[in-house]
Amino acid sequence: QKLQDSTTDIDEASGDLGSFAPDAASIASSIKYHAEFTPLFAPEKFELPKAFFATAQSVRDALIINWNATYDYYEKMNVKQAYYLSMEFLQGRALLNAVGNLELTGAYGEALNKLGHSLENVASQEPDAALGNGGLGRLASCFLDSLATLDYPAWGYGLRYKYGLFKQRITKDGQEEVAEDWLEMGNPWEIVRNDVSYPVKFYGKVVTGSDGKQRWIGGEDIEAVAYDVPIPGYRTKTTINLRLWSTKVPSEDLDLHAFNSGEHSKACEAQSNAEKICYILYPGDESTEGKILRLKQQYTLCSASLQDIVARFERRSKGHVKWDDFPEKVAVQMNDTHPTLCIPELMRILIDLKGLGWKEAWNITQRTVAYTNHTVLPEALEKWSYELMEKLLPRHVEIIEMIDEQLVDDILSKYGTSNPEILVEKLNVMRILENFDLPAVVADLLAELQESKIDDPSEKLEIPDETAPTDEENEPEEEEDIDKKKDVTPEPSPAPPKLVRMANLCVVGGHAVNGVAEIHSEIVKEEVFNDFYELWPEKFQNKTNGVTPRRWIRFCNPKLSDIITKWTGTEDWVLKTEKLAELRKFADNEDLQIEWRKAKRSNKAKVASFIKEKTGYSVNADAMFDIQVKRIHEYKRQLLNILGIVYRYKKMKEMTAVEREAKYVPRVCIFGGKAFATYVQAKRIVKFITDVGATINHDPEIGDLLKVIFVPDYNVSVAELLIPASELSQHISTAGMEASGTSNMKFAMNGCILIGTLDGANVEIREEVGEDNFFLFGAEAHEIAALRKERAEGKFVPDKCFEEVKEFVRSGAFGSYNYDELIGSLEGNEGFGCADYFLVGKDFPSYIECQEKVDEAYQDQKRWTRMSILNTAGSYKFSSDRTIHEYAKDIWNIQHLEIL
Ligand code: GL9
Repeated sequence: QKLQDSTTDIDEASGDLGSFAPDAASIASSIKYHAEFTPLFAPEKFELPKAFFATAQSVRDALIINWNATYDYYEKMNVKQAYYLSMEFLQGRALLNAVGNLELTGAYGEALNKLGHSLENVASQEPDAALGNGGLGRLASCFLDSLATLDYPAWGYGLRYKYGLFKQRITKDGQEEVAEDWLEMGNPWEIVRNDVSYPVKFYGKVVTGSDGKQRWIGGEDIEAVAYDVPIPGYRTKTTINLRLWSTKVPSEDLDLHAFNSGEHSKACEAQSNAEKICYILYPGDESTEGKILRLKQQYTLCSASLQDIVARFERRSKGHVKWDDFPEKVAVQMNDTHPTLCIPELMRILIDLKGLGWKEAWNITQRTVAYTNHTVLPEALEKWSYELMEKLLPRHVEIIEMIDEQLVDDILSKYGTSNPEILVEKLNVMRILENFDLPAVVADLLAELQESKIDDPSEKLEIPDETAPTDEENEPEEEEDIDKKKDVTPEPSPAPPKLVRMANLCVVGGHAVNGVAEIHSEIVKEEVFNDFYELWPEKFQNKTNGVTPRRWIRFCNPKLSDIITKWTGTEDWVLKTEKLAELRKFADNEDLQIEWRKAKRSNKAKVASFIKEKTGYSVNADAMFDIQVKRIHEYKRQLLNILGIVYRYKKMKEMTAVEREAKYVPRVCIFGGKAFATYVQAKRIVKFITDVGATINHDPEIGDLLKVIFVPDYNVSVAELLIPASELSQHISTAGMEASGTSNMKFAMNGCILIGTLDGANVEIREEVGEDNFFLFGAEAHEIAALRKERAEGKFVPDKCFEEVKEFVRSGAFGSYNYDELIGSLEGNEGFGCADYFLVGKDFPSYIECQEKVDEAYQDQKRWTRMSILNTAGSYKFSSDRTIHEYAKDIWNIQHLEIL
């Protein structure tokens, strides 16, 4: 087998093994072969874990053939390649996806039957590869599937975390995190590349050599080793690569002397320091140690990937390296700000290692990299301590300072000095370095100006001091405090910490900046990066997210897929999702409606048994399945959902049985999602949901009319089960706060009707499926600022239904846990500038009203089924194939290349 990056052809003759279309018998013997010669499990039995491993290995054989052919062809054609750099890839399971993309599902099913197993059971053995937290990581994985499927020359680069996202247990106290050792049984998909490794340096110092060049020396050296994961496209030979880096200490660095003299821990210290970089996904970064580790992770990804990309470029140039051509061969996409260090790292490689001048290196870097913004939440826009960064990456900080200086010049030439206040304000918000003195050029210019105007006192210059407290901060909190403070000279406040704003660096260093849904890209231009938009409007773009229809319809919902294929006439919709729109003309067809409902019912039955197994609760598969699954976050407003349920429950209790049954349709309300381990309020929400469930689910008066389920350990595999069974799904974030959302797309594809606000991709989904087929409620993004202000000024008068529901929770209806802090967050005038920052109280009445419309619609099953069909039919825009075509054309400038 030829492996990627090998420079010599090992065996020309075996280079092309032809197309791989084995039958069930040959697959069965390949599985048996692997079972026998991969001695990970006891030899005498062929039980499920072993069957999974052997099956995966036999699939991998098929993948490797295509993977090598793909690589060889890219190498030969020397085409431009895109590299998607991401700290997260949320791949989930690979087996069914791989056999599905290879169109071998039937053959593998048959082969395993011969060996006494079912493909489904074997596939369920696979642990989820959860190297991501949520939407951002899953998006990266959907993109890989589309890139391969559409034959785009592209690779993913990430980190091989030993522990991915934690496993969530639900106990009587709420969420508990447990480490997930996903590699425990070995990973049959990865190919360890001990022949592909790069040095990565931390700390040390920068010296100027005799040639006048900067050299970064000393410090701590580690080695990043490549682990390759083949990514097959659907119905194509193209199999691209996801290269994940793992870290170790260079072998010559083992302190053999210390080891032999008995100092074992000391000898192994360097090893464990290096290994811990890839130990866990997103280490807690509240402590300085945690921050350093996270920054080391980010730098490892950037440095190893860029060294690899540069080496490939040089090799493919075959001795005629023209650096100016680098951006004609390489596009680097930064998935959020996490890989920002790509910018100074590429500069460092080009200048310090390849001898280019600053200007040339800067031009190449800018033309190579581009940045996707995935959130407008201020706390997620990364800022690193300058001090910490200077210690860890001294050369990069020098480069960043030069980029900042350049930016200052750009701002100066755009705004001039005629209005110093504007100039200073622009510098304060746009600079990469935060809380730094004004750059000397600006300070001198302003001083000159001041001098020239000093004669004319009416023209006295006002230069704002960024470190002085603003008027607002200066305002006394209460009148009486003024007296107390009267004779006290205020303590000089400590200088604010110097920071490096990674998002600003991304915007400055890249040639394109994109948001992930139309409304979000507007907010990016008009609010988050408005000053940059004024300076470089041409950089800003929108790329509405998408999800792969292979995993998210074809493989997770085979029943619905068969119906779509039957009614649209072919299976082409899996590649050309616009064919889904053809379902529109059958939306009222009774035969289709019956088949449609039957498929949904059968998916619901599977979920009902899953719920029974995981939670012990029995739910009725004929009730409406109402689902909210996503990370637990206050802005996503699981609290609005659960308070809506509590309100419903209260109203039900006030009615007679006859009234209840007339007004409400039976519902199973399902929640799922993980809270960040240190996010206290999110964990309270989890606890609250499970407490509400414990009360309602045991209330004999309510019975099947209402059930509340918290599904533990929501992950990609659980999503694949729940989404096809969902009838109503909730995407109810405070408008303007969810950049896009991607599960909303998956739900719509699977014929689920959305209830939601005008936020993220909801806006576009509603446009596509039609407003009659979307349950809309709530305040709009442009109203939010004024509503918060009103709230902070105490002018907001909550609806009585909101007061009522809070009171009910406080009455102890859901157990003895003290919910004061949870409910209190929805009241008062504190919090993030104002209480109820996420406006749960404001949107509550319109949410309740909207939910009543949902019940009404569900009572008419024909109408509901029509809405469901129209959601699938209208979801075609949200295929990640469409998104990837847009990136390829508008940002990366890469061409598709079919493997011959
Ligand atoms: C996110 C946004 O919050 C989502 O709205 C968006 O759909 C995805 C993908 O673009 O990116 N940004 C972000 O940081 N996360 C997102 O889901 N969070 C996680 O991945 C945990």
